[in-house]
Amino acid sequence: MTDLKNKIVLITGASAGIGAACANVFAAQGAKLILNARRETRIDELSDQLKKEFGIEIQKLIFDIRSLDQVKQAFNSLPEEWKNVDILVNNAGLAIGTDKFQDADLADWEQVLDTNIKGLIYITKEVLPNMIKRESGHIINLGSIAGREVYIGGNIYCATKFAVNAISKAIRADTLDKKIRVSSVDPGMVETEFSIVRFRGDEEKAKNVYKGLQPLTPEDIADAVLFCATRPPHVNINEILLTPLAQASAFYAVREE
Ligand code: 8X3
Repeated sequence: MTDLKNKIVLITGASAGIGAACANVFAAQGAKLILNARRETRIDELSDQLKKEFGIEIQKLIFDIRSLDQVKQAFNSLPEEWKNVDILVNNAGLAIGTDKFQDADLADWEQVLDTNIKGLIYITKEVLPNMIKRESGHIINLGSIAGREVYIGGNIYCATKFAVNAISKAIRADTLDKKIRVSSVDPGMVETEFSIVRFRGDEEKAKNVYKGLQPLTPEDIADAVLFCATRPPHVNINEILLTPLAQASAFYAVREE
């Protein structure tokens, strides 16, 4: 088992959902956390809770991952020793809308592309050089079942998650001789703010996505992320695809009346 005590773990999009659940499980292992999000109040609250509960050290990094300047500036503002990130959890990501390709709004797509692909690349490019220097480190990307199957209305969101899948494989190949671990954790239906954001705040529509079935929870995903992170150093978990028991693929789910 890889011991996570005092390991430095940077989590993007840590203010809620899967990111916050990951923060909790790593904190419970005694890791030191760097928590990123745009929403400062949420990060303040989470950070206070984790410090109180687990007595760990935390750095808060408030920045918008879509901005290369902000990413660079925030990472550089870290105290030197905190720049040696042991585990990067690339969690920040979103979907907006389920419109068909011909109807969807370009501005929405730009936001999804900028967050899910460019943001992930920006922060990884900051963190990776120190991992390579130390020949040690683990990048855990949050992919999706949408990165394996394209469903109607998924279009560019699916494309970004296919890209995350390719990026995970690319980093794994390119850093093969540098002892860097790269894992992709790819969930199916998880109930978080994801669907509320996707349906632009329409909570009714968001609820309907999970109607009649028991979706995964953010804690289920954090558990899979922790599994990747705690394998012995010679083991790399390449991919985990997890769905609710009631979901077989992006196309098949069974719902109770
Ligand atoms: C989110 C899962 O099924 O909405 O990544 O594409 S799904």
